[in-house]
Amino acid sequence: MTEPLLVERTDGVATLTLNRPDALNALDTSLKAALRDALGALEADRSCRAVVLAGAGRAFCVGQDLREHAAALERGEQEPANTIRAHYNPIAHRLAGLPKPVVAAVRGVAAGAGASIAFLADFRIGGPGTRFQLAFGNIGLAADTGASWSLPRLVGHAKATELLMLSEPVPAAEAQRLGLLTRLVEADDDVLPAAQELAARLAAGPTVAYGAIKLQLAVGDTGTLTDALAAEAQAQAICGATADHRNATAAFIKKQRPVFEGR
Ligand code: T3D
Repeated sequence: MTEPLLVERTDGVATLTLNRPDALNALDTSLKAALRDALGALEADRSCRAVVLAGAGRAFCVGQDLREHAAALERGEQEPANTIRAHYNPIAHRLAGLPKPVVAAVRGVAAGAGASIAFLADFRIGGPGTRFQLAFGNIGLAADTGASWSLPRLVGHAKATELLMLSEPVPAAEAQRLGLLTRLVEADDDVLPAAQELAARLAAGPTVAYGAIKLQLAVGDTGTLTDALAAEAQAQAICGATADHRNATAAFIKKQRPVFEGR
């Protein structure tokens, strides 16, 4: 049987590839469970220092598998509430909370929960064929997998309202202008290599500091200045005690390039 999620390791980078290309990587139960569990395993895996999220074939991910979903509705199952609690919410929590950088290689379309997943990455690399579509409204649903949280942070409240209510595709150039794409490369075939190159660079960096930056930005986004200063004090206490900090400071004094070991 073909695995719905491929996990490939190169040095400190784990690449998670959504692997249902014939269904544009639509999220069926097996893929959602595999992604949720893989993210859980990577959280505490210190040999993994950066993560790439990618889709097999021409799309990144078109969100919920609507064929599976329609069949569940037909059977009268309470599918939306169940899968959100069992799959989408843990995926969103684990992605946003991963204490290491996540780079999404958004080749082709990212729709519905597929877009939400990309928005929770720390960096999004796209190509000319990339487009985002907050497709939830087209099928009578509201946002999920954290898009109501991530999208206003990326593009502001007014634009988030427009993207969610009108559900129109956002092409690559517009996505870059809005800040949905961190970087737009020239060819779709360059998207994954560019994402992996960035992830490799991040994997060779100060992993503890990157995790702390993610945490303090989450506090800074919503908290007061007092909250942010408290989070910064805590982060610097943790980072200041790392070998990476000690060695990089010594390397600076000796005019050498620092080597970060992620600890
Ligand atoms: O309970 C819950 O599950 C709630 C959770 C919800 C989370 C969500 O993600 S809701 C949003 C679900 N996603 C969508 O509504 C997107 C639906 N797809 C589209 O709007 C379009 O397909 C795209 C804009 C994404 C891409 O358009 P295009 O023209 O590039 O491709 P296409 O021709 O529409 O689709 C190609 C094939 O993929 C086609 O199958 P076929 O005819 O070749 O056999 C199409 O049916 C299939 N496909 C596309 N999206 C999905 C899908 N199959 C299953 N599920 C999909 N989401």
